[in-house]
Amino acid sequence: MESFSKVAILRPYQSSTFYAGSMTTRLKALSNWVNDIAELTKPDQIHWCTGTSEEYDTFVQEMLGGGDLLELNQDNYPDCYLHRSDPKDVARVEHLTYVCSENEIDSGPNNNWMPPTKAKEMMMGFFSGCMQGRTMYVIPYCMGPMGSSYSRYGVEITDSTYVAANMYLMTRMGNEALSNIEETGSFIKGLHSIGELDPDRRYIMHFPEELSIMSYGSGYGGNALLGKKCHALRIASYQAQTEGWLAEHMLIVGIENPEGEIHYLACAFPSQCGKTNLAMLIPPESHKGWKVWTLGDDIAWMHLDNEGQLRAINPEAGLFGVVPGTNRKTNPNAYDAISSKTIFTNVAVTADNEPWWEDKETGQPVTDWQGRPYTSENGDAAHPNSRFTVSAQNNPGYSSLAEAAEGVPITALVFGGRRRGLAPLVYQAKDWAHGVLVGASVASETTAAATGEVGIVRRDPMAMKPFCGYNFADYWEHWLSFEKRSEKLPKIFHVNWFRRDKNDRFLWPGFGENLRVLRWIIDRCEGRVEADSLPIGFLPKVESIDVSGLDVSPDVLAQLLAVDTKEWHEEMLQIGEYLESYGDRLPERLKTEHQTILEALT
Ligand code: OXD
Ligand code: MN
Repeated sequence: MESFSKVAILRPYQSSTFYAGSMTTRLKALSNWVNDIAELTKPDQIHWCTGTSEEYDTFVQEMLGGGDLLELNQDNYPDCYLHRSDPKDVARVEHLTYVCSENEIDSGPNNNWMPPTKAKEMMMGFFSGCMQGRTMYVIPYCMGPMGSSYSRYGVEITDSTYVAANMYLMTRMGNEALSNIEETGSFIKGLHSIGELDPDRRYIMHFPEELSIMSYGSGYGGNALLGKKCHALRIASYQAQTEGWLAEHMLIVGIENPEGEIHYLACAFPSQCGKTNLAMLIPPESHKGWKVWTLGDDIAWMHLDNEGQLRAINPEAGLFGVVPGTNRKTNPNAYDAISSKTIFTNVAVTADNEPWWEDKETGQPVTDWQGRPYTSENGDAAHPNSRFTVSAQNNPGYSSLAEAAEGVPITALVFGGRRRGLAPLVYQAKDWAHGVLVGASVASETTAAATGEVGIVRRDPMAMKPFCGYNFADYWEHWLSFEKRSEKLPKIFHVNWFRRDKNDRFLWPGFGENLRVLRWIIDRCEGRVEADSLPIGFLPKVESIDVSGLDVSPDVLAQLLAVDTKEWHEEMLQIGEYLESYGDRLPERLKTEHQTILEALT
């Protein structure tokens, strides 16, 4: 983590004149905004976050004192703490998340919309006086390596110490970010209050044209750590469209072969499809000499450089990962990373006061995520969407290039979804425009990361359905526009780790073994391997996926790679219907791509 020299400035709130006179920043636009918000929300005091580790410690002490954090076993889990959220505040709330563009059509059928004036009026009503008796934290933060021209800045105002502490772990926050904000004069305004944690007074509002966010009534990461989904995806995707880059729901991973050649891939999967596991993959025993480097596990910002090479940075500095399922086998690096300096949210606890979650594979829960005595009839001990927050530096596989201002060159873009059938283990799009269609057609079975029914197949284009801050039709047009801007664009692929057999058993072992599929992807990009050309794309020849040492017979591999033309024809009809729901704005080019494939499948 960057080191910050200045100390925290704690200023008691007295009156508006106090704010007008007290310069906590030389940037007028920022001090005016902070003063206006203090006037509106009436906090007891204001704390400008400096980003020092001492400051983080004071946040922790404060929360321990107030019961917002509980200390876990410090011998085995040093600096690890547990936060139990309100039981009704455990996930993102897509039905309460709005993109308030001036014109409804600009937010698109993919978003909830409210006129900005109406949304602001309602939110101002909620925020009025809501910080009385609380501290208002002003958090200047940088998304991306400090000082990189690809990075962007924001300031979050919040009344939650938990949010301030999480922002310390998840972003580069504090004095250095503030200096750069003062230098550039531009920042995203994010206003947050946990309010009363009342689901009926909970909204996450985005104003893309004004580059601002208002979030009220939830303390959950995706709703409250505004640097993440709200800024780095919804607002940034809009900014990216106007500025000619891409803000995507993608992990970034570096694959190093035994010869020392590294390829970087950016991969988009809907929530809880194993993004964190793929980003932190450990090569299996069979792959001696291979190394995998994590750059990011959730978000990628990608720009074309002067040579037309797509380069990616991870705007985040920490991991906010799903805990259940994490163990020494599935994700050893994450398992290690979360054994110190971690905030756990909504996990269970053992008799030794250690954190516990489903599939941890050691220990037994005695207290569930709500603090109740645990018995097996209670169902889940840890909440299925329980989370860890940890600095990315804790990950033993963290790439030093994650801090590089120029980012990393991307060889391949990979889309994926959770599909029981239909989608083969891997296939390659024929060209960029086809790849955009492949991305736009991503569908996945729903999970617990968002409230709502679990296990339903829903369309989740580019895994951005909950995160695109403008009309998807315009977003696809923006993606398509890259074709003319570079001849060196990455190749585009689709993977499905989740295909099952007739008995509902997974056909592919997944986890570390996914490296075998990534190898095929890289070989394709390097022109080292032939493929079969089918209407849906290029498919591996069965002998091209190395399954040596795996319990995957040629017959199983054939099932994994099978493409059922009838099923795909049906799928293409459904994709067509979905795309048509975007009406006139749907790019002609996407329609043509779709039509060509549909006809080839007939
Ligand atoms: C996340 C999500 O939390 O995608 O990353 O829901
Ligand atoms: Mn995500």
